[in-house]
Amino acid sequence: MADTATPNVIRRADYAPPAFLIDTVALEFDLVPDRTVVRNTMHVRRNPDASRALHLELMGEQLEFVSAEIDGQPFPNAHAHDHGLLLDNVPDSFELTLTSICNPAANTTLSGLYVSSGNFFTQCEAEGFRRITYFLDRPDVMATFTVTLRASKADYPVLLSNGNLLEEGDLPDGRHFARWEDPFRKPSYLFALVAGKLVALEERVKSGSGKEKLLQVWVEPHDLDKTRHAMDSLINSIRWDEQRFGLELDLDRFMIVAVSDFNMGAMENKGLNIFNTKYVLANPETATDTDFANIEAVVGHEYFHNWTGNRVTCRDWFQLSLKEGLTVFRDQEFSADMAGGATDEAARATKRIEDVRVLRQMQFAEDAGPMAHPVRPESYVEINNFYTMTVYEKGSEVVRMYQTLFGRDGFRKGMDLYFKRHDGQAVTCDDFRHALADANGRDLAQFERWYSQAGTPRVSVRTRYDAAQQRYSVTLRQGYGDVAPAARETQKGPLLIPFAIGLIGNDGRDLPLQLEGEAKAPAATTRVLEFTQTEQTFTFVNVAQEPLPSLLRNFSAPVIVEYDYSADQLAFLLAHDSDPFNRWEAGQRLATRELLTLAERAATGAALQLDDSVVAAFARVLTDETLSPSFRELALMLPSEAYLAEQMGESNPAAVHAARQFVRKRLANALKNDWLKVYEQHRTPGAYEATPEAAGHRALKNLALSYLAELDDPAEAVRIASAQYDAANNMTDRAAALSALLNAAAAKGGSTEAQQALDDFYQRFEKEPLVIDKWFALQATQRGSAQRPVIDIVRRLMSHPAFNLKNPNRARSLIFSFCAANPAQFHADDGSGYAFWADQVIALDAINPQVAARLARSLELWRRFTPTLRDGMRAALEKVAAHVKSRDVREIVEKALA
Ligand code: B3K
Ligand code: ZN
Repeated sequence: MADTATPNVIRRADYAPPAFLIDTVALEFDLVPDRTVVRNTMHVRRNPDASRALHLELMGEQLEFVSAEIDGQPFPNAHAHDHGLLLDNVPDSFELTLTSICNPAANTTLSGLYVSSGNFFTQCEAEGFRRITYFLDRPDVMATFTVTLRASKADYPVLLSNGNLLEEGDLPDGRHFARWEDPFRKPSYLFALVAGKLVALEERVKSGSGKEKLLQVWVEPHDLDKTRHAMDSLINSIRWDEQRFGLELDLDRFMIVAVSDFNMGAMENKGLNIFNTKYVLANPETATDTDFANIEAVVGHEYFHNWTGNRVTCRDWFQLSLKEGLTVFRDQEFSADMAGGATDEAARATKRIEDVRVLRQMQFAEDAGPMAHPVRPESYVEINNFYTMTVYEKGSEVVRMYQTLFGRDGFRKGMDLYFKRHDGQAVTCDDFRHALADANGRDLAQFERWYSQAGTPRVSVRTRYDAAQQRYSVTLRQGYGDVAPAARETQKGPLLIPFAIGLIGNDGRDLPLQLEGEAKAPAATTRVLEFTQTEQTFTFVNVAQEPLPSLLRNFSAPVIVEYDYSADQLAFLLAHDSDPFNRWEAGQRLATRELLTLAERAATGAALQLDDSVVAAFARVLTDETLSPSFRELALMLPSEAYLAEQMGESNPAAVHAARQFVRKRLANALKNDWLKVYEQHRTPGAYEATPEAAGHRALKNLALSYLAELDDPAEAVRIASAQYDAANNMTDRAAALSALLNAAAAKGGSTEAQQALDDFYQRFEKEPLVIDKWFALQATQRGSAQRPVIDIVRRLMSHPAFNLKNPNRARSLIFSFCAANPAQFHADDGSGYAFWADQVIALDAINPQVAARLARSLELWRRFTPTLRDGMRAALEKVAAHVKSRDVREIVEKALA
């Protein structure tokens, strides 16, 4: 049996089909917070496709075993142990009834059945169902479920489970019941129940084929005024999946339930999605534009899982990206379509830029550290640690590459074939790839390497122009550099990389693209080159002038492109590239290069300077009224400190912070009048509008405010921010003003304006937990100063009456914000941040191992840091390794220290 001291490694290569199958499950719950009785009746039979086993081994954790019956008779040969139940010598096909007891009130792990704010909720993915009843808790065992819930009617007036409501009624002693049936076979990880005092916003809509559907968003009564946006997002998701993929809602009823204690964002339980309140509740006073966008994305994501995940699910957890990568891709496309339709490339690019920024900042870092793994991992100790940026975000990029190769129509054909072949099945990433290949008449054997190869590929580019022959050759070479040990271990040969390229002439316009051997140039001025060899040369002919290459347009593959652009060339691309993504990219390259040079100088204590040409390039973007405000905001935002630190030979957060602050100040002071003008021009007076356009104006205006807060004399910024804070009719403007006040005052050790705004913010929103999360997060991520280090503020806030370590959102808002989103303060050279981190990981480990393991990851790149910080980091990791008990945290810290 698994031993927490020596964690077992689970390997993909060891997959074997289950010895038994379960066809139907009837669950009966007598819900009582500290003693819930679960009766589970299953039809079990031997799996004809597996080798014969004498015994049936069911998984179970934290359960009190009561009884077992087979075909109505007590079964004496059932042996309960810490990890499950062993039934000796069972028949070939039988009805098994098990009774057990669990304690939801004491369940602080938020996995399985638990109580939050007096209501019952479940979270079963990945392996939480075994904390509710004994079961073959693995995704390739699919059954139909009937669920009967019984509870006190006064305390739990609402009783919900998956699928359709069959009946409900009263019972003696003030209790009542509800019986639900889910007609679709599903794995246990998609089971859910909810019971409590909740109310719903309801809508009835007709689906594409004309059937009426009941949609509900369930929340606590005081939150009903914050459900409209989630409902609209759900309706838009339903329409979008019909239009883009021909996929219709298959149940008569679809429910979303919000809960304030939740380990992650949301969960796609069949017909009963359970959400962190953060991704449901919004109105203009409490939620920012980013919150509104995130809610739309997550509601879409969970809804889209109904087909990609639920109707077709994963054979085993190594295939997680089959549903997650695909569903992230779908939610990204949904958000892009909502922002810009199919054709507004500039609006779509905004979403693409945001997604790529996350990928590069988080997934590339993951790939460079001890947790690096392929999109389809080969092994794990704790599966919950593999809900990663690689599985989700890189997985989405892998799916996107099929669409880049085959076009939207070809991708759709592949999806259609995938559902035709696999509806109702638990399948693998290979099955998906084969469907895409077969539908498009292609052999995608080489593409499989994207699933088996860890690490971030690097593509180095050489170009050569032959003026006499009018030929332009582009030589691409792929490899992994030297930073990714995991990549070296799994290296299997070159990848198929769809490499989108354009060539730009002296006037800034795209040139025609005629490849050698082609009779004439096609109309499109972007070509997707299929780059399949370690080194490959593509030659363009009839190129009348030496072009400037626009490489990897729209980020057509998750790789790092190395090409020696001059600063002038980057400025030219920033001004002219017809590909909006690459226009942004040119600015980022320019800024990154300057910032890294400055950071290296700052690390040695040398003086810093910034070339006027860089300031001029940014000034052009700032004042270019032909560009959309949201694009300008993205282009003017410097790469994050975490991303920059990761690009250094040895990460030095203090040097990066100094360099980035130097550039921000320089841009603030040099362009002060432009910032002020932009601030004025992009105000959005009048009633709040949640449209992407209005959000773009707010984003640019608030970016201007954040730069103004960097001015050597911040008095004017403080005045503007205070006025904005007081006048704000929405959270975007209010939070941005508060942040500007906190940072403008940082150098002076705080200001009365900042303190007043902080106090006002707290009082105003004391009853809105999600807003109080922002209050904690803004303080944890503020700049701080030598006389006022942020660690002191964080420590003090830990004993604030509103702080609660058991609530994951609150823990994240204060502790994670400090440890993962304030690098310069967290990596203070006295090691105080690391000591704090170790204490919090250890404290969380005893409460909620999944949340603790997430926090544990913030030191995993310790070996890549400057030597003066490494000892403190290692000591903190060792302290954690010596104290924690959970498999979750042990896997992370042991890999980090190995
Ligand atoms: N499938 C869930 C994630 C479950 C995480 C379990 N540790 C949410 C999602 O990706 O949609
Ligand atoms: Zn998902």
